[in-house]
Amino acid sequence: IGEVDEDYAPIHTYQVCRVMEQNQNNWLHTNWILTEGAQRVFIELKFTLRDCNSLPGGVGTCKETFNMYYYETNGDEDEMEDGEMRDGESRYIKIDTIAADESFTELDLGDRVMKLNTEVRDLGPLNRKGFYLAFQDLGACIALVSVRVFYKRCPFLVKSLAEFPDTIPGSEASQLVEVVGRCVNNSLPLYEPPRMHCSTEGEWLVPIGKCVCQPGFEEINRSCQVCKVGFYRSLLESLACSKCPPHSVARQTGATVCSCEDGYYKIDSDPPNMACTRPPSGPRNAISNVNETSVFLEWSIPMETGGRKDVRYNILCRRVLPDGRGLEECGPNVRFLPRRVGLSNTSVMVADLQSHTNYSFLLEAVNGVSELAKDHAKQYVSLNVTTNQAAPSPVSVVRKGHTGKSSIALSWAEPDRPNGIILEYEIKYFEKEQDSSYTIIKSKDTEMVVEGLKPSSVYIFQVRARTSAGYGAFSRRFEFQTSPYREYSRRCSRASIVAVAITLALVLLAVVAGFLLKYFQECLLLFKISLRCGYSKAKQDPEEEKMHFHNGHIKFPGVRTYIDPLTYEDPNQAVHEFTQEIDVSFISIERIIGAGEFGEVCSGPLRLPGKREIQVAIKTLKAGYTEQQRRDFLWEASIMGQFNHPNIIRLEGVVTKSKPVMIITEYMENGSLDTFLKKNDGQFTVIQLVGMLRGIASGMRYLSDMGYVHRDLAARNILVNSNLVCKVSDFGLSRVLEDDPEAAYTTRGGKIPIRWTAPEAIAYRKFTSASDVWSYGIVMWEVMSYGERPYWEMSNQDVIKAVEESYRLPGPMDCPEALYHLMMDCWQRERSNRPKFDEIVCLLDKLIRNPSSLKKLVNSSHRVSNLLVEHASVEGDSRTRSQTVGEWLDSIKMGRYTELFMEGGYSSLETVAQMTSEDLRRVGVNLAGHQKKIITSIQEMRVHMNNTNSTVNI
Ligand code: ACK
Repeated sequence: IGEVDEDYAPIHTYQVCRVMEQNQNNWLHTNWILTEGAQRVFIELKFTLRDCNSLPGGVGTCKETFNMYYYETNGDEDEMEDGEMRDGESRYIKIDTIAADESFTELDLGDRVMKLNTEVRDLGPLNRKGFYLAFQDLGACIALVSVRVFYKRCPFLVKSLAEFPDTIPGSEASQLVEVVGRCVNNSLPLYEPPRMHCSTEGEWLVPIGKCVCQPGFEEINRSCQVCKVGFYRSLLESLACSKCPPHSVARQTGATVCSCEDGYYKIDSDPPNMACTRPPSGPRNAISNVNETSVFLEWSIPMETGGRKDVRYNILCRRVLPDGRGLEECGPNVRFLPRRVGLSNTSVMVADLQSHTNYSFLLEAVNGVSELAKDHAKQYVSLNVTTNQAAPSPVSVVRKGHTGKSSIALSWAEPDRPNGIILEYEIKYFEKEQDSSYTIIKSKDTEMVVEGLKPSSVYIFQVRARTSAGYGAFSRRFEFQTSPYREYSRRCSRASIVAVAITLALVLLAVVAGFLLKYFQECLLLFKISLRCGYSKAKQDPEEEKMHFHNGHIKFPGVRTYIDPLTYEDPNQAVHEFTQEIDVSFISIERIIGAGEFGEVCSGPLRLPGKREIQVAIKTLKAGYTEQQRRDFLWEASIMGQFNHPNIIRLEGVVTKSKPVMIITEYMENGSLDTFLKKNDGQFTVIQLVGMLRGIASGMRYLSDMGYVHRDLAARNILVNSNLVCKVSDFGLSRVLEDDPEAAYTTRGGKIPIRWTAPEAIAYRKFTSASDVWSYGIVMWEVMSYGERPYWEMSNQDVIKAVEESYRLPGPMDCPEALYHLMMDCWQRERSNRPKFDEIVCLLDKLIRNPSSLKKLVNSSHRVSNLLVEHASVEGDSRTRSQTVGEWLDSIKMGRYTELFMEGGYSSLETVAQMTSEDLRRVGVNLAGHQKKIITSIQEMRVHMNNTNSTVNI
């Protein structure tokens, strides 16, 4: 029906209004509606419906609802006739009975108010291509204004660089349809394919995953654009193209990595944004420190690390074969601590080298790209090192052979590293758990029978070897048991036992008496060296010696103590004892290297039979010498010959059987330390200088342990070899008095090198290891100032006076504060306050291990190079802080008066310094002895205060 709505606009409606008639069943159906794949469709109806109550006459059949049906089919059955339709009613499925929210009445019609109802129903799941809708009227008055059939869909979408197609939702109301997106051009799924979910309402929900631009591209405006030349993008995770890192290039667009410039490299593990790098240059400032058969190598990091942090060091160790036969790899027996290759620290300890052997070490720095840089010329640093004499390594196994009731046969193998010719073995044994009392026997063989043991007893055995370098360590303890008594011995007649016992006792008595007699004779002869009586006795018996020890009262042979050649009546005997005679034909003198007190000092090769050739220094005794001069000359050799330490000049031997008489020592390529430092002013790192000082201190520690006081320790008496190893030289008594040009006569007539000597040694010849420590402090000063003359041109008298008045040398330029503090400690007036050499070595080792402790330098702005400083003014020294009154009283053992002093108002040393005896009494010090003690100390304090009021300008 064509009509007009309330606004008079034309509309078409389907109407039915057969409310007056009974049994209405009127159908209206649509055309075939294609679903287009939709599984759920929505039907929106707009209609008006007449209020039955408003109909006149109360029509009984009037209805206010109608029904809606559908019928699914794959084909177009549009041609269905009405009759067919009716027949097919049963095929229709009811969707709902539709009622009106609002119905209209006569009145509304009159007012032209259109009470339009809108109802929406949904339908699904639909499985066929299309369907019909039908409306059934059972006697209502309806006008169907519109029927809108539609379905919802999720529209095409680009999200997170993924395209999601236009998608029809599922059939169930709450169903979500998962859709996998397609990555846009030049993009890739990140981790997992991107997904979205299409809801029945046509909305995209729950996005999962995403796409990102593939390497070489970057995201700009929801698409992937190629990286420009010079830029790269390597990772999916990074967003934009980045500029190539240093030393790399991208010559084309779309680069995923940048390639390294020539000579630069990258390893797989380097991150893409890391610059290309190259191998490092060689290590620098390599130094070596030889300790017997170990070498400590140390170096600085390369100048050029190649741009990497993974610099590692490799060591190539080669043994120099004798007679120029070339080099041989060190082999697996040499130990490298912590390892040989891949060292991350700039030092290594090489142990278990052969003694007295030349080695050549090549140090190489590598980094992560060294392997790739085959063309890159490797830069090595080479170090040539000669090992020293070393004691043999311990015997590793001791075996038991035939065992009797009072004897055990032992055998053992030579130590793994004999480090020389084994002269003899020492077998130490004692009954188990009785180790305070033990016996030592000697053997030249690697086997022996130990006799005189108790039957059925467990004994502990230890063996050690001796070479010319001394004793090695004892082997570990081996426990062996003697056999039990045999039956027949118990059955021996009482008479025979008594006879044997008496005979044995007599023999024993004779032996003991003889032994004691001889022992005392020697002791008397050598009374000055009473401690060594036992030692000398031991040397009597060349084959097997047996020595008994109880609670360590008799010293071990082999524990070395310096023996003053003065103790020998005949000095030639000391020379004979402590030095080796060399046949002059083994020596060639090639050059004169200097002048000594007794004649020229020369150098040349020494070729001992069966040994490799070595360079030696040859001190000669000039012709026309007196017997006294000869003795004095050889004196030094008999001292030097007793020492064996890497930092003490090594004596090779003497020539006394032909003329000229010579002393042969190892050759030190760089000569004496003072000249060497002056020649190389400013050339060394602090660590190198400390390394030299450490060597000297270590040599001095050895000397003081041996009981030897040097008396003339000074840089001029230190020699330096090609590896910068410093060795103490110039031994001998006469030299201190005569030879040293620095030595001056003191008031007592002795000649002393004043500038290097401790005050107590100058004042009353108290030469001790502590006075050597004072000299060591001066050597430290010489080293740190590259050979400057201590106290410059001050006269010896001024030096003595200034030192006496507590003035000391100032810190050398650029000297680490820690070293200056050590020097100042060495120059403590009170010799017991000076450090010991082992403390000095320990401190220097600590400083070397922790080079940052050397960074703080002596405050150079306050430093005046020729101005002495007050000893008490070293910054940071705890000893230098001013004393309190209490501490002062404690120091003179008068601490009990502290409280009285405080109560009397004497709380500072300044006020105390003004006190008189009267004041003391007033304070409460009544004992005359105590008054005297305190007054004396106050007087000293006043003198000190006057002395330390200013510095001395020289
Ligand atoms: O400073 P120099 O070169 O080192 O000059 C003196 C000179 O001889 C007189 O003593 C040098 N000299 C002494 N002993 C040795 C040695 N073992 N090796 C090298 N040079 C030495 C010293």
